[in-house]
Formats: sequence, C-alpha cells, structure tokens
Amino acid sequence: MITTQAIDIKTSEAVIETINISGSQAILKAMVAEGVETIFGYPGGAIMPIYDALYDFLPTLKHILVRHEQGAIHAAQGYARSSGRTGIVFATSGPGATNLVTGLADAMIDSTPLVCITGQVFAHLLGSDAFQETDIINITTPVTKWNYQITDPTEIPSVLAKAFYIAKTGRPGPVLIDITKNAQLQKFDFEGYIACNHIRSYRPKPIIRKEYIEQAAALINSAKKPFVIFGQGIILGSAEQELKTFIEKGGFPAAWTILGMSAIPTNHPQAVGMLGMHGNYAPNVMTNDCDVLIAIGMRFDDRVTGRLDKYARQAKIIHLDIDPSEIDKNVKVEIPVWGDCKETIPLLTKLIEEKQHTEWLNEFRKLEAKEVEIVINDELNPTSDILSMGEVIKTINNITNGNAIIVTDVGQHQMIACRYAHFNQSRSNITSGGLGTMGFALPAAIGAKFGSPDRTVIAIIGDGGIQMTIQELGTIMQSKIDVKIVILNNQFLGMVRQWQELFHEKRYSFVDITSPDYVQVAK
Ligand SMILES: Cc1ncc(C[n+]2csc(CCOP(=O)(O)OP(=O)(O)O)c2C)c(N)n1
Repeated sequence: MITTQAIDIKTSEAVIETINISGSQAILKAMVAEGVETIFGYPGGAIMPIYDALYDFLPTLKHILVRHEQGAIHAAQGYARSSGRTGIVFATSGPGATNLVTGLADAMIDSTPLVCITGQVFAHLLGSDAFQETDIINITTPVTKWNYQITDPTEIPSVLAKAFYIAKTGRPGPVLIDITKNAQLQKFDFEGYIACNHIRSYRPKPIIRKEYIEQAAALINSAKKPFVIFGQGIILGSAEQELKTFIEKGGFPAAWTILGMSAIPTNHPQAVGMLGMHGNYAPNVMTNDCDVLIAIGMRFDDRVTGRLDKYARQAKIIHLDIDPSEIDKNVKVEIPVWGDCKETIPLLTKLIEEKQHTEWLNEFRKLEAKEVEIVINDELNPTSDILSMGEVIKTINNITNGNAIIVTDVGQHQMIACRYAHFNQSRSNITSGGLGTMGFALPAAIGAKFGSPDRTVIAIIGDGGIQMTIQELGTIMQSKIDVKIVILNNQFLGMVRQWQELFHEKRYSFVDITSPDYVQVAK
C-alpha cells in the first residue's frame, strides 16, 4: 500500500496528510508511486498541464520524446515486453490520441500491459466538436482491456490505481485513461495514493480446479505421444522455469508459438521449433500425430492451427490458460486447466510420471532433418552470391551467441528471423504477433532498450516496414540510445509479393518499393 499516511505523535494514530495539488500533479504522483521510470510520449494542447507538471518530476520520471504517437505506444510495448513492467504513454487529444489506436490494438491482441494517458478537451466542451476533440473512449473500447474518462480530479488517484492493476494482472492488456483539461488543472485535496489490489467483479485469475489438474495428469500419464505447445502465457506468467521442469520430467517434445519463443532456450534438447504457417515442419506435422496435446498459455490462433476441421483431430487436448474465454474458443478441448500457469504447471508436474519419450522425440528429429535438407540448408547457405535473409540471421547468431533481444517488424524478414534466431534468455523475441503491424520494430526496439538497458537490442526490419516509422531515428538521435538496426532490403514488400506469387498467379501488384539511402538517412 502506498499512501502519504503519517503518525500523529500525540495520539499515535495514523492520520492521512492531505495536500492540495492539481490533477496533473496527482497523475505524476501516481506514476511515481507505481514505480514508473520511463514515459514515452508527445505533447499537445489538451495534455499541456501534465507536461507542465512533469517538469517538476524530472529526473525521477524520465520522458522520451518520440516523433509520432504510434512510435510512443510501440516503444512502450517494447519496453513492457523486454522488462515485464507496464509501459506508459502520454498523448494529446484528437490526432494524438487516434495515433495510438494501432498500438492499442496490437497490445490488446498480444496481451501487453500498458497505461496510456490521453489529454482531452475541457469537460464543458465535450460533445461540442471542440478543437482536437475526439471520442477516444468509444474509438478505443474494442482495443483496450479497460478505458475510462476522468472529468473530475478527485477521481484521479483511484482510477489510476485501477488502471495499473487492470493492465498488469491476469491476462495483461492496454488501459487508456482520458483526462479532460479541467481535471488536469483543478486542485483538490489529495489524500495519498493507494495501490489497487482488488476490484469487485474483476477476477484476474480463475480459481484452479483440482479435479481438472488430476484428470490432466492422468491423461498425460497414459499418453504414448504427448506433445507440449506453449505461447506467450509462459513469459507473461514468469513460468519459464516451471515449464522447463514440467517438460523435462515428462520427457515431452515442446514447440512454441511465435510469441512463446525464447521462453526456453532455442537449443533445449526437447525443443522442436516454431508452430504455424511459417514455422517448422516437425511440430506442425506432429500436431496431427500426437495423442495428447498439452497447450499452455497459447490461444490457437489461426496462423497456428490452419483449418480447424483438420487440426489435431486425433488428439485429446489439455488447455492451460489464465483467460477462461480462450478455452473452447477455437479448438474444443478435453480438459480445461484454468489458472495462472505459474501455479498450474507445478501442480501438474507433481502428478505426472517421470518419463522419457525418446522414440517419439526421434520422430520429430527425423522430420527436422528433412526440413534441414529441403529448406533450411538453402535458406542458411544459399548458393548464389546474393546475400540471403537466413545468412544475415546466422551471422547475427554468431555475433550475439543468442544473447541479444531481437525485435522484428512484419514480413518475410520476421519469419526468417523467428525461424532461425537463437535465444538463450526469455523476453528476447519481440515482434507484433497477433496484429502483424508493419512499423512496429523500430520504435519497439527503442522501448526494449530502455526496458533492458544492459542487453544488446537488434531491430530487424524490412524495407517496407522501416519506411513506416523511420522518423523514430530522430528519437534514437535525441535520446542517444544504442539500438542496432538491420534492414533486410529486398526491394519488395516481400511477404505480399510471396503471396501474389503463390496465390495470385504471380500478378505482382504494387509490391515494388524503392528506398532512400538508409545509411545517409541514419547519418
Ligand atoms: C501496417 C501494415 N500495413 C500492411 C501490412 C500488410 N503486409 C504484411 S507483410 C507486408 C510486406 C512487408 O514488406 P517489408 O517490410 O519490405 O518486409 P519483407 O516482407 O520484404 O521482409 C505487408 C505490406 C501490414 N502487415 N501492416
């Protein structure tokens, strides 16, 4: 609990010291109380009182001035994903706020905890089409975990406490708080900041049902071909060690979704690669061969499953997830294991038998060898003298030894990077998985570096994606941040071109893209 409580020396009773401060000061006090260190933002008329108050909170609060609000929110996402903390964004009303929408949608679908503060016109002007007024609450309702408009400063401490609590608990997500200018300016009696740890009718974690754990363990113990597939839930739940212990005790082959990648080292002896459309051959084929599929912290996205009527029809599926709405959403499961996987995995580990499924794991290895022969060798060791994307990733692996944070944009380079990058450490693969947002990587890499300043951060971006948010080079210049940028320039919108090649009879429509001299621009 964080309060400004003091002890009355005469009565020895706790008294609450009230101070008369502005709404803006209260917002920033809340940030400090929540342990915020870094804010990504861009000022404007309707948020000027907060920026004015910020002046007095430096350097406790650090503010990174981006070049576009989309850059601010992707940077906050990168920060959250690399550090495990909540990302913070400030933006003004109207166009500033609407520039956040793509990032909100991205954070929502990729379960990234954010608290975004937008300025809003004076309360008495709401609904009058005032200058830079936009109804950001209605606009962002489908792409936020929670949003709320404050028109009265006395609401600020409790609403911000809820915002932080909702963003980071249960399945994390973005929260947007819109604050009218009068609420930022008006003074009120601030009675301290009390962090929130309970909201009636909001249950971040479902109650664990022991009978389902027991049923799941019995099914796993009877399996001949058990297969673990895991997603970002492992990373979000800090359950990396729990997962490792589970798969090692049970001897299970384990594959990751694109967002689950790096939760266990990519060279773990039981790792069998990435699932999905652009993933590895063995885990995709074996999904349709296993007898028990143990899905943990993943949501059966269509890029993973393909056609649902042909997906793992033979398997009995156990699904561990913190979000009950994910159970039976896309794939019908045999046993639902609701709960935080940091708690449910160890309960399951206790009940499973120690086994090795050597023959079963070897079947994966055989398919893997086929993929190496037919695809991977060509991608990593091409015969022509044109540098391939795979070679670049291989070279990066050799330099970083799998210790860097790799932030990718969207397209062919993303898929090649995710197929071939080596990772030793969790929270190292940062990419826009669910929304597939081009322009994500450069600002997200900036945020990732602020979130993990001691780590090497490498952004890998296509020539299309870099041109979407290239202005954030200015942020790098101003904040003097060390982000390595690798542009894989194939002179095409490669991924779209690939689809035109495969599914549109090579009718290449608007996929040639020219580039500036990036080295000159970077200079
Ligand atoms: C904002 C946005 N607009 C459009 C797309 C559709 N899209 C997906 S991949 C891609 C091509 C990306 O080209 P490039 O950045 O050069 O990367 P490459 O595929 O060549 O590696 C496009 C246009 C998208 N994902 N995001």
